Amino acid sequence: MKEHRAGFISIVGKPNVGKSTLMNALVGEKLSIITSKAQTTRHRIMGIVNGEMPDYDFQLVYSDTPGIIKPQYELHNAMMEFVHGSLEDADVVLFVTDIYEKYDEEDVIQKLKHCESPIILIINKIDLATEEVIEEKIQHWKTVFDPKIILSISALNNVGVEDLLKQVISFLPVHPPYFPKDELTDKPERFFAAELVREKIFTNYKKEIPYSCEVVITEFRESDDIIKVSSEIFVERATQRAILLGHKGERIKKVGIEARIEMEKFFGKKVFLEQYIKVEPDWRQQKAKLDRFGY
Ligand SMILES: Nc1nc2c(ncn2[C@@H]2O[C@H](COP(=O)(O)OP(=O)(O)O)[C@@H](O)[C@H]2O)c(=O)[nH]1
Ligand SMILES: [Mg+2]
Repeated sequence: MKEHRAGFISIVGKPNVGKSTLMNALVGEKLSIITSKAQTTRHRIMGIVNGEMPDYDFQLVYSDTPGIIKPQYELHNAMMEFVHGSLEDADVVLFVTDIYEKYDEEDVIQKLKHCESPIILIINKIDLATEEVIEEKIQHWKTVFDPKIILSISALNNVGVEDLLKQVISFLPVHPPYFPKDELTDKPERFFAAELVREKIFTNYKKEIPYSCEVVITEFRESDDIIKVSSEIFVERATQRAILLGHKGERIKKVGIEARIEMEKFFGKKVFLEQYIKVEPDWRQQKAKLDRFGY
């Protein structure tokens, strides 16, 4: 019998360094939403990859996680719990940094101090840097952190991702698969439907709105030729509801169209999307409401 190896690979780092982009590159699917804004990812999202080597079969279970921040809201505490959980399970940790690093990774380093798994430090976005800047970052990380391996990559352009994959596989312990071989993720389809609506809210509105929104899918009904999706968008105040709607509902309509197109790509089927906006005062601060939203 051929040997099987499997492991959990945790992708952690500060907001906006490219963790979700890297996860999608490694998995080869758009599982995690990506925007130019910090704190887009709010959950631990698993992406599963199965493969074969000459001597063994393997399963990689990646976890994309929220960027590490100092919590300001109850929501942030819940987000940091997802990071801690993924570090506890990790067989390998991918500590993602980018070439804009301002040397203020102390929060992340503190969290990784107690981590006993091998850590691969990744310097991302090298497409935006010169050789000198990259070399400087490598030297910096050798002095302050001394990780097992340092790799420089461009997750966006798929540069260095193949090398990273080889390194990750080399650390896998012998273990049976954790998930059935045809599963791509641990999250249900409605989770991704909600994330795609959230992504379009992030890209269509300025500062405060995206952070004040949560999306809940109340119906996800698939038939032969179409999926019917009903979504509720929760905001914290009535004024935000008005901004979200826009003049004659034009702005939310645009969000709906863009989200539907993304869903059709993701699910490979026609989608009918309904959206309702509701006000849920201070949901980011209240444990009971966060519970209801799955945090
Ligand atoms: N130029 C460049 N941009 C990148 C790269 N990787 C990610 N980005 C961009 O950085 C921003 C944040 O990416 P995201 O994956 O959401 O970061 P996260 O917050 O760490 O999950 C997005 O605008 C990405 O397109 C890269 O290798 N090169
Ligand atoms: Mg992310």
